[in-house]
Amino acid sequence: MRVQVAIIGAGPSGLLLGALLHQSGIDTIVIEQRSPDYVLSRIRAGVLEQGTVNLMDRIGLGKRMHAEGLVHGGFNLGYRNTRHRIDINKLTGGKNVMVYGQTEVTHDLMDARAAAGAKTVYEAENVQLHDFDGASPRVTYTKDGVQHEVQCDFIAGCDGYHGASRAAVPAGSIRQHERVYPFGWLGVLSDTPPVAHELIYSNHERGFALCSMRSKTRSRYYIQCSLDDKVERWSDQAFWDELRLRLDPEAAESMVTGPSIEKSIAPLRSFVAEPMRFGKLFLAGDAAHIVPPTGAKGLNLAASDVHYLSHGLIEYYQDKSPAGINAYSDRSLRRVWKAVRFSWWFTSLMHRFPPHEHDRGEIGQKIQEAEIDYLLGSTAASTALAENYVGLPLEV
Ligand code: FAS
Ligand code: PHB
Repeated sequence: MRVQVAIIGAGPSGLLLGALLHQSGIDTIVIEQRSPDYVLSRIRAGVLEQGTVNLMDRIGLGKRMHAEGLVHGGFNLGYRNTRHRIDINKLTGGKNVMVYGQTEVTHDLMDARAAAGAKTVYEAENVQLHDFDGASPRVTYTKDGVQHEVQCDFIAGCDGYHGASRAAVPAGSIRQHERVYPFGWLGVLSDTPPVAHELIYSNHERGFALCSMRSKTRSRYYIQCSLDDKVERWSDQAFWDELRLRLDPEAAESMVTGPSIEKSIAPLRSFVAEPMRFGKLFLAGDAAHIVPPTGAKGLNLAASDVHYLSHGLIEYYQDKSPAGINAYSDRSLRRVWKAVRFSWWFTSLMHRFPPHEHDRGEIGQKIQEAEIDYLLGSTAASTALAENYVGLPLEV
């Protein structure tokens, strides 16, 4: 088989890229190692920047998102048992975020790709990349015991942090930067009404907590946990009791609890691979970078990578110009590093660090408290928070 672009991974990056290229008549195949149900079972992001909303609109997938998504003009910081609202709409001159789960985004993208009759292979095994630094890039995989080969002009590695794409790049050709945080997030999804109509990020002496949502009847909650914590140690009741202890009295009092329909622990790391292009292979999304979910940037960075990569590939095929694909890595990394900085800053501001943690110690905790005090009293500091939270402007 031959296509113009072979896309590895059917997460948001791969499916969004496939939709944008298909819309411009570029022939693609998406090759995914898991089943559609498995991909959809992973509970991940919840907040979309305007740029991500715009991409969904551009490919004609805005209908359900606008009907079911929740537009938020602010969020709350919980600190010293008090809730402080960050009015992102006012501070950014009218910008908002959209609360619409990654699961729904992925579902819409999967349905659209199937309806368009575009090629997608699920449960592909032993996916391998070949000759992407030469003249004849190709991808091989096994499906139902049969070996397949896809010849292509380009390969888009959209297969996440543990995927085959970045791993296929020779060690000498790639630089990798990483910071692992000394805690994780224990997340619970429940069919209970959210505790507040906007998100609450809580800095508490017992640890960070986040009250988010998927709809007006489905909530998503997180509490900071230790790196060696295990989901099995947390009954639903233990989770609800701990979460309440980390929230302001009004939230703790009004919280509606119920059985968890998903419960998992996610590690937190900052990671960036440079560059994001290797000959005919482009990395996009989590395959190239990971941010701690505190700033709600992971999914949105995947969308901005895809915005730049699709723009470059469409320009290559339609205008016969390599300018866009040649600029892709630098253009994406400029935005990636700003999001990495913001996610690191917000994570450092809102979590409790072990006293021995690198430069933290007791003075680190005092500096964190001083920064929150300053932030909550400064329009300039709150504006900086707000404009990073809604998403920095996309070039092009
Ligand atoms: P993904 O990892 O979503 O998709 C990659 C796809 O490639 C997967 O379907 C995988 O099965 C497939 N794949 C992997 N290896 C393959 C191979 N060898 N061959 C073929 N296919 C292969 N972001 C937020 O903004 N907010 C959050 O709250 C948040 N929570 C998260 C919680 C967890 C546990 C994780 C892991 C991430 C979270 N993220 C969050 C970030 C997340 O939303 C990612 O940014 C987003 O999924 C990125 O999308 P993709 O780049 O498509 O990668
Ligand atoms: C979520 O709803 O899963 C979510 C929302 C905001 C974040 C992180 C996660 O910053």
